[in-house]
Amino acid sequence: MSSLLFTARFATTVARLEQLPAPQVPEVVFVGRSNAGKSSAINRLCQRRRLAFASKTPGRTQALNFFALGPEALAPTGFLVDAPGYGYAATPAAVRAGWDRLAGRYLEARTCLAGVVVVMDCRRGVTALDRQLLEFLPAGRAVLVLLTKSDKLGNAERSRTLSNVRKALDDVICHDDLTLTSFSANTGLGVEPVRVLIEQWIVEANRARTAGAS
Ligand SMILES: Nc1nc2c(ncn2[C@@H]2O[C@H](COP(=O)(O)OP(=O)(O)OP(=O)(O)O)[C@@H](O)[C@H]2O)c(=O)[nH]1
Ligand SMILES: [Mg+2]
Repeated sequence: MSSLLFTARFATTVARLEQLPAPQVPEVVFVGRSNAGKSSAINRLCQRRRLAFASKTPGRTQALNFFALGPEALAPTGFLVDAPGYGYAATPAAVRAGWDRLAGRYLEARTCLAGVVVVMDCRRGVTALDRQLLEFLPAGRAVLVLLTKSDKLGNAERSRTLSNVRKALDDVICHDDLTLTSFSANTGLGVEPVRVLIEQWIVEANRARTAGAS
């Protein structure tokens, strides 16, 4: 099957908010703990090996990396955004403050955000910082929680984890539009429905945008 995501190519790196491109087309951002698997998820979804830079060293991605979507000859119809991870234990306070200033403010204020993908390592579940992040997201945002690295669990453990996380999310967070799914960048588990959902977010946001403009 073809997907809009297969057209992804690197567009720009944003280290400070002032460098953000004008908010024109829909964006879908990937956030989550450092080392959770955000960059690997983007690569798998886009069927590219090294589009986003994945690494064993936590805290590798320190800026917002934008990947353009749509036919290459035309202006992009959307962007995927790889955000820096939070919660890396050895991160000095200054870097943490930098995360708030960049990724935090981006999440809070970006008007063209069509959806937020929250990536969690399935073996860790919902951490305190994940919870803070979900509570911080404005109500009404479309949210997709990926329980990634699910290849590390057996079938029974995977479904137990899924229902535990669902409960944990129900208890603390009230997002009307929240999808939760098991995922693996390594085996491709759960990848296709996630591609479809993200593409749908972008297509619908573009439809709303053009309807609003006419
Ligand atoms: N087994 C397994 N390993 C994975 C999976 N996804 C990512 N990893 C590994 O987890 C480590 C971190 O992956 P990244 O994609 O770099 O994580 P990240 O969230 O982008 O990390 P930061 O940019 O540092 O915040 C790498 O060693 C990956 O190979 C997965 O689905 N299964
Ligand atoms: Mg990364």
